[in-house]
Amino acid sequence: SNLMENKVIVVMGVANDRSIAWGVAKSLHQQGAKLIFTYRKERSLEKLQKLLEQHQIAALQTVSCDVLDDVSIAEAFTQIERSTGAIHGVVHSVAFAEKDELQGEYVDTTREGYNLAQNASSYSLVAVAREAKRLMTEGGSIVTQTYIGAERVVKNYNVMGVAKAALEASVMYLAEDLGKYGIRVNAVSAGPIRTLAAKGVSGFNDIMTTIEEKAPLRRNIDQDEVGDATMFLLSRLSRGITGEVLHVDAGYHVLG
Ligand code: 0WD
Repeated sequence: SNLMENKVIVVMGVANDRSIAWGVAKSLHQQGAKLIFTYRKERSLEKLQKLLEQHQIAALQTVSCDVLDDVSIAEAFTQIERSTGAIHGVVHSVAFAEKDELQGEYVDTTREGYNLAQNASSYSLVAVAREAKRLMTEGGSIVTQTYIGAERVVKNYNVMGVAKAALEASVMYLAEDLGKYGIRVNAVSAGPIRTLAAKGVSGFNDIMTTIEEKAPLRRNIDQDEVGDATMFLLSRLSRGITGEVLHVDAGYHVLG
């Protein structure tokens, strides 16, 4: 239970107790990591502070960061650098698309909707990796969250599927760039989980039912399982792994 001892990890994307990032935070805490959280909305900060209290987790820092804004990202990591210094990991667990774009046909995606989804969900990893790299002076590990809609057509996932495809390609290119500094970059591809973000995807319940019927494990997965897999990718247990997409989806991805 001390796999992450003396490791400082920045967790981005806790909106509430259902967030995947919160599952990750719990796994990291169990293994002794020191945690820094970034949040976008004031409401998320309040929820985060309550969660930390309830679970008796003392965060090193909570820092505001809007991943649509380069200045906000740079300032967040500068604040972290000033108060904490070196970091060893980043959990990128943020994505955004307009609700209108997550229903109907992909062919109707607007230019604005496309750009927003790419910007918030894919480019954000590049911008974050660049800032995090400055603070990863002892090497590090960056883990993002993706979805099978990147690899094949998932009804209604539309523009987010294309953003996740770009995200997964970014994981490969970032892995190559940052490997020489001892920084690894990987993704977890989680099965569907009921969260705030998932509410935006129309027909989400049907997707969950399909997994229960068809996935090799005949069940859905939860935030804790994604948390443990993400923690593994942040820990030295995965030291030989970079540029990888690890499916935590009850095996659903093996089906044609
Ligand atoms: O089924 C699911 N829920 C799956 C989610 C399956 C597979 C992957 N994922 C991915 C999502 O696409 C996302 O990348 O996991 C990641 C986390 O999603 P989640 O845990 O399902 O969603 P949620 O709990 O809503 O957290 C998303 C966070 C929210 O935090 P805030 O503090 O803003 O309420 O991402 C945040 C979102 O608002 N976010 C941003 N954070 C900073 N800057 C931004 C932004 N511009 N946009 C969205």
